[in-house]
Amino acid sequence: MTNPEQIVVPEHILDRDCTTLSRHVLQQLQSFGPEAQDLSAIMNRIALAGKLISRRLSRAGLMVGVLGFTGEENVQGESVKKMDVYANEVFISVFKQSGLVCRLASEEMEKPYYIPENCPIGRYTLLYDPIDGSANVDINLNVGSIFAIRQQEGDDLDGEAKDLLTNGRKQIAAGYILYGPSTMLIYSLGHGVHSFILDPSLGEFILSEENIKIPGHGPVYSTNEGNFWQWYEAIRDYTRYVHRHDGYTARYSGALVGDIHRILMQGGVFLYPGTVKKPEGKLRLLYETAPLAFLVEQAGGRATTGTEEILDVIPSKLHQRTPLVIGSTEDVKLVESFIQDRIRRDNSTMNNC
Ligand code: P6P
Repeated sequence: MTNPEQIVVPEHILDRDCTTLSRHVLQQLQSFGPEAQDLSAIMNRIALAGKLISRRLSRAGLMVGVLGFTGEENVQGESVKKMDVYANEVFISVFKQSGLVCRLASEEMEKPYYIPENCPIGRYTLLYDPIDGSANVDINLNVGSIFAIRQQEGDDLDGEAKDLLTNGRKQIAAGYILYGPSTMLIYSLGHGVHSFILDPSLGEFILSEENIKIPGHGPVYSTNEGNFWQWYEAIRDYTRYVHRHDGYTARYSGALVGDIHRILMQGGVFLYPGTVKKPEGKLRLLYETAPLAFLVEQAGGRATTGTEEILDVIPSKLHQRTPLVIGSTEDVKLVESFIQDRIRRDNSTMNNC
C-alpha cells in the first residue's frame, strides 16, 4: 500500500491543473484589484456558459426539442436554430445577479438586453454570437461562441447603447469557445492569446497553451469559393493566384470559429469578402469580426476589411457587417496587394478616360 506522502504529483502538473481561467486572468493582469476581480468573474461566467452549451451540444442528438429550427427569423433575416435560442439565453442567465454586466448585445437580439439588477453598478457590456455556424449543429460538426467585453461609456439613458458604436480598440477582452472534439476557450485581455481546454472530469477549463503566436505564413486559404462569381475582380485575381501557385491548400468548414482556429494555430488566411450584391459582406463587426481581429492581432496576425483595419472600423449600427480578411500577416497582405493593384488599375483607367 503506497503511503499518501509517497504519491508525488510533479508540481508543474498540479500547478497546470490548478491554473483555471479565473486564476489566469488575475495572473495576466498582475492584480487582485477590483477591476481584475471583475474581469476574472466575468471570464468565469463566460466559461460557465461554455460548459452549459458544450453539455447540451454533446447530448443534443439524444434529446427532444434541441435540434432543428424554431421557425422564426432573427434580426439578420436568418432562420433561427433551437440551439441559437438556448445559447443566447444561457449567456443572459449566467450574468444575472452578477452585478457585473448591465447589457448584452447579441446576433440573436435586435436590441441590447439589459439586466436591471446589474445596471446601477455593472459597467460592462458583453457582445456575443452565442452559436456561430449553427448550420453545423444538426450534423454534429464544430460550432463556436464568439465574445467581446467592453466598458460602458456614459449612462445610456435612452437604452440605445450608442456608446457601443465605437471601434474595436475599445474592447477590453475578446475570445471564442470552440465546441469540437474537445471544448476550448481562447481569450485575450490584451496581454497575449491563451487557450484552455474543458476537462469534463473536473468541470473546469484548464490552461493548455499561453501566448499563442500565429505563424507569419501558412498554406491554408479559407473561403467559400462558391461565391467566386459574386466577388470583386481583385478577390478573383487572388483566388486564381493561389490556384496556380504551389504551397496553398483550401480548408473551409462553413463555421467561422473552427476556420479561424485552424488559421490561428497553423497559419494562413480566412476571407469573407464583400460581393457586388453585398459589398458590406456577411459577418457582423461588433460580435464577430472585431473580437476575432482583437485576438488575431494579439497573436501577431492581421485583420482588415481588405482596405481598412477591422479594429479601426466605426459601426453606424449595432449589427453592421464588414468584409473580413484575417490571419497570418504575410497572407493577409498578399490579399491586400491584389486589392490595391486593382484600385491602381481602375484609377489609371478612369484617369485615361
Ligand atoms: P457561407 C455561419 O452562418 C457564418 O456566420 C460563419 O460562421 C461562417 O464563416 C459563414 O457564415 C459561412 O457563410 O456563406 O459560406 O455559408
